[in-house]
Amino acid sequence: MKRALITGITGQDGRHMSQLLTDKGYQVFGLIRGQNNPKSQIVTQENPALELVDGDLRDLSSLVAAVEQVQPDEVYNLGAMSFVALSFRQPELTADITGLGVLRMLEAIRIVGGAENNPIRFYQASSSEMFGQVRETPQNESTPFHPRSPYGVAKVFGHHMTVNYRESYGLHASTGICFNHEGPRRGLEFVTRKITNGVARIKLGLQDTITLGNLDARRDWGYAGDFVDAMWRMVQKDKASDYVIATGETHTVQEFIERAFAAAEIEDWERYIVKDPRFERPAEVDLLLGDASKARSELDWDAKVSFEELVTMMYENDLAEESRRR
Ligand code: GDR
Repeated sequence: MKRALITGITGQDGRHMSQLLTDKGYQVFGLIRGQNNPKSQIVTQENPALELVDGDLRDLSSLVAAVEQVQPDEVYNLGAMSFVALSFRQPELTADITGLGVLRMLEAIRIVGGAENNPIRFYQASSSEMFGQVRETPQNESTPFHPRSPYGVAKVFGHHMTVNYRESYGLHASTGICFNHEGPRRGLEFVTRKITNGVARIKLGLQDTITLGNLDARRDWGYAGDFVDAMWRMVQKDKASDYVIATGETHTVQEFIERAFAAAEIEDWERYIVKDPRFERPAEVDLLLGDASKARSELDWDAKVSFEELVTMMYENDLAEESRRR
């Protein structure tokens, strides 16, 4: 039975990955931070086979202890301070968790090692935010980075550090340069879930408006369930590498709004949207569009869920959840 350690186990991707690996017959361990973390219960209820291990990406010794205890075949580093807007307000914390956290995990793996004939494999969640003010469109594995937020800068550090450990120590370390990926487990602070939850609440008469920032930004939005499958596939390859994971379609925030209101069969979406500069960022990433040709040819991977299906799935989930709560 293969053993996997996942950081960021309480986040969207951690929860998807925990399920995917359990379904594949792995013994799955999730790194959990803090004393009596309120999210522990949610993740163990969702996946009763999951085992939690104490640790914090800010504390190297806790990571060494976790890797020693779990003796993993594979480590998936999905933990981060992942909300771009917050990274402008807490840049140092973001650098510590999202940037240095990667280095600490790599060090823990290097120090503990793993069996000689079965070295630990590592996956780093790199991000399309690293492209920032894009140098070309679409973006692929060789597009230069130009991050536009403290979060993006921290991800660039983690990305280069992962490549560096691969080249310096021969670590089987891969990165997925993941474009936005969403779904019903997305946090309410991210624009997609904020919209689908808001539309569901408007439909049920629980809310009158949705307050948003920049509606012109374009993103390549995929489904998180598809993306964790790509992560797993790259870790199974004989040779570690870097892969762009994206759908190859880009849509504006406004198009996302229109689609969500259409799913709810509500007309005149403009009536329900309030613009507030508080939700705008000091620097914006205007256009993201990924070229996942390498993942398609080397990993036999493709995004299965379309943009329309994704928005509808998220809206319907929010409608059901909000109806239950009512
Ligand atoms: P992003 O996701 O920054 O792309 O990072 P987010 O959903 O926060 O923003 C997407 C775009 O929507 C615009 N926007 C708003 N965003 C939020 N959150 N709230 C609003 O009210 C709002 N109004 C407009 C933003 O300006 C932005 O242009 C996500 C995260 O998951 C990262 O961790 C990950 O690395 C990248 O995707 C790929």
